[in-house]
Amino acid sequence: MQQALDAPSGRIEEPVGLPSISPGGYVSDLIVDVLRASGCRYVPLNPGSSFRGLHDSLVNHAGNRDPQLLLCMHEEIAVSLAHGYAKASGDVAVAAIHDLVGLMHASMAVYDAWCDRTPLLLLGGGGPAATNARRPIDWLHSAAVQAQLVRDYVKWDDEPADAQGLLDSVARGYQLAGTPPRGPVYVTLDADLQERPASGDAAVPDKRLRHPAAGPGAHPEALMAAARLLVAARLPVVVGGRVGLDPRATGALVGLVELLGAAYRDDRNVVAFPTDHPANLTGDRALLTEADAVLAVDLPDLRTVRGMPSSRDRARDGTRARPATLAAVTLDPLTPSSWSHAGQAPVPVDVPLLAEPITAVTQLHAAVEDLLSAEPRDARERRTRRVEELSARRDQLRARQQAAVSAAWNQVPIAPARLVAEVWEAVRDRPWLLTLRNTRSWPEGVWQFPGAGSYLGHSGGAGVGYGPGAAVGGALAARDRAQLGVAIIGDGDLLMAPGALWTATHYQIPLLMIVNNNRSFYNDEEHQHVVAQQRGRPEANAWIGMRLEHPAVDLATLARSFGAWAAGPVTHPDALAGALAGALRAVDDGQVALVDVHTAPA
Ligand SMILES: Cc1ncc(C[n+]2csc(CCOP(=O)(O)OP(=O)(O)O)c2C)c(N)n1
Repeated sequence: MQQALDAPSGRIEEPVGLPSISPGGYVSDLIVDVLRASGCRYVPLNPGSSFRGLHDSLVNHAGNRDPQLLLCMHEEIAVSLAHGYAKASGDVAVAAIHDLVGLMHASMAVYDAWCDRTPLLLLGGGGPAATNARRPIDWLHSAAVQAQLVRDYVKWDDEPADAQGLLDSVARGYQLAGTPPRGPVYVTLDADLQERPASGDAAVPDKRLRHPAAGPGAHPEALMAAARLLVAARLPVVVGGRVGLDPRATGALVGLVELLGAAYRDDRNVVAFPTDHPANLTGDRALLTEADAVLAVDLPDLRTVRGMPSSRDRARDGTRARPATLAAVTLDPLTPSSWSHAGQAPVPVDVPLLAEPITAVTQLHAAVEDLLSAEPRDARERRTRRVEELSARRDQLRARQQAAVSAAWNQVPIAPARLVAEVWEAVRDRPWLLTLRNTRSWPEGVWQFPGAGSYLGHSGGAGVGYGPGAAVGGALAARDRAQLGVAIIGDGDLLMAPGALWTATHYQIPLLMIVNNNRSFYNDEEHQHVVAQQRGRPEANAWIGMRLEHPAVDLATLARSFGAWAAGPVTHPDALAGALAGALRAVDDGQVALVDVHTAPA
């Protein structure tokens, strides 16, 4: 990636007639003061009277700057925008949500953020709890313990009953969302309380109440057990997971992998290691079946390394449980859910390390170094040979991966692999952030990632409709550091929330969005094939109730209707480079550009 350029600022909707300094006269003004003091830059929202006090304060007290209000077409977009922004920036992100109906719209996006361990401070308008303050609509839109709706998939929620309690809870929300294991929190802001004049004794809480603590390190005994396991292994493999969002992870993982002479692979939908590193065997399906020791670093689902799982995995690898001894670093046991089964498959772990993952990897490095200082010479030689073998194995893997892309190169409809290769060629020499990518059909080894922080991963909860908002949120954080947000999105995902494009065009958030448009909710076509096979029924019917054809949606026109530059549908592979070049000229001009590409289902 090239050096970042000067960051553009985007459109600000300037309020008029404000005094140069607006005194904080209302409780909601003080809430905005807490947000500002906490470094909050944006509040995505769809408007609602349950937070009209807060809305007024954002505009007329804070002048719509730091934080700036970002209008979204749907609460799911507002929350997924915050989700993408938080993952790209590393910061706690805020969204405001109207009571009950807005929260119901938002709830899938909240679940995605919870599964993805993403730090969000969700501010929900609420009540008023005081019945004499309720308008007729408030009886429809308020509930006792409003947060009940999302309580099972937020880290914490609160519904404060007085002004100071409200300010304290917003501060505490910041702290809890940002403290590992991170996650979304939800604070109900009573509408009546928001709108009250601030009494003299309500004050912005001490900043130390907002500060998150660093996550814990690993227990020394567990650390030693993991270090011994990895040093003694014939073929140790390190697998990186959610740490792929934190740029600090790459140095720590590379250091440990090189010290051990281990192999490395990314977990599904994650990038934490440089693609061109000789130990990076991501995409090598046999690796985990051959490993005798695996270190899993912050994986949301350990079945991906342990095996033994779904019929689909068995069909792919031909394996049941993989025999390797497993050490796993995670903080997940600290936040179990009694409702969702996410991450709760019973996977045996030999050496559990309850620790903040990057801290634990750094600690492991030191422990392994100690052990290796007493290593006999023949063991060192074995390790050197292994590094050479792994490097050769990686070269062969890359050659196979390249051959697979070449074989599909001229395919019509366009192969997703060609699409990815062309997008990579188009953006490789500029500062990019990949905000979304194909989940099922990503061709490994084509896109050259420098490591963690360059790709935002997927939704977490596998909720389709996450993509459009998250792509815009990621592109917003990218814009602010003078990178270009690049999204490769499914047509089904885009069509669940296309209004996100308007938020991007309106606020001048440059974004390159390429639609991998197979004109189907194709993932589920595959399921109908499986059922048809199991039942001996015609697979030819798998497309029914899945395909987005007759008419195919004109995505370029849809994008233009939101103010974006658009091209497509691109149907021939040789037309891709030209369409992408046009899109890049548009984004260089500060626009949102969408390229609709008709691809083969894969
Ligand atoms: C909210 C939601 N509804 C339905 C699903 C089931 N589902 C999983 S993937 C998928 C298809 C998504 O289509 P698209 O984004 O076009 O990707 P494709 O599978 O075609 O590559 C669906 C409907 C889901 N995961 N989430």
